[in-house]
Amino acid sequence: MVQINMQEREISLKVVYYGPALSGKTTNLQQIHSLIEAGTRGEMLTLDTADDRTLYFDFLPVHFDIHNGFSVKIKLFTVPGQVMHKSTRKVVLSGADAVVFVVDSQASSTTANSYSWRDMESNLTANSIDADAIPKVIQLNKRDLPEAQPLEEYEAIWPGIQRIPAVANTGEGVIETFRASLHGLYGSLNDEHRFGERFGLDEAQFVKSVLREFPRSNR
Ligand SMILES: Nc1nc2c(ncn2[C@@H]2O[C@H](COP(=O)(O)OP(=O)(O)O)[C@@H](O)[C@H]2O)c(=O)[nH]1
Ligand SMILES: [Mg+2]
Repeated sequence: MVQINMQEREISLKVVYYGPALSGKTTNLQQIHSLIEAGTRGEMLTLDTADDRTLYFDFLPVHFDIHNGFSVKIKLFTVPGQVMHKSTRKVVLSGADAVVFVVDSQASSTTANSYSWRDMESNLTANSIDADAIPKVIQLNKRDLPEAQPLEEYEAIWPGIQRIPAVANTGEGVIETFRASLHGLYGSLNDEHRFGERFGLDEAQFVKSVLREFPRSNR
């Protein structure tokens, strides 16, 4: 839920990384955490079990000074991918302003990917979020693995939705994905809150001022 606090001069946004178990959602947040300036990021909260699986969610707050003394706080969340955690995923999705769907590109994960996509749509709807309208980015992760499906296959599955290839554990594609999500966020901020007019920032300036905080990413 976009929150604009004029007194604190802070805009608060929520982005949820969704997808099947072990697709690389936690890895994305860990990479963002490692690439960002220490003063910009908050503490990353991870609730993983011993077998590397997210138990509830991961949480990483990032905080950017943008313009005219205004700052943007983006709360990044992941969901637990296992089928049994559906109710937890619903709670984590509530109030989301954008979603990043992390696909495991391996052929053996095709069913899990599409199950998770439908689960995301139904959980968005259950939260009264318009599943068609919310900004969505698809990250095609694990491109390094031999079993990775050809990129073209995904056009038929998710036509018209931006898809970004990635190898999240090396950082490849992680910032690109985050950047694409920022573009989507700007679009809805502008539509719903006349962001450009109120804050005097166009889309390119908004994205640039946030990504300034990633000097270590060389991107
Ligand atoms: N080979 C490969 N492994 C990855 C990639 N991204 C993540 N992983 C590994 O996949 C496993 C699951 O990742 P994790 O981020 O915990 O998945 P989550 O369940 O979606 O949070 C971990 O061992 C990661 O190191 C990738 O692009 N390629
Ligand atoms: Mg996880």
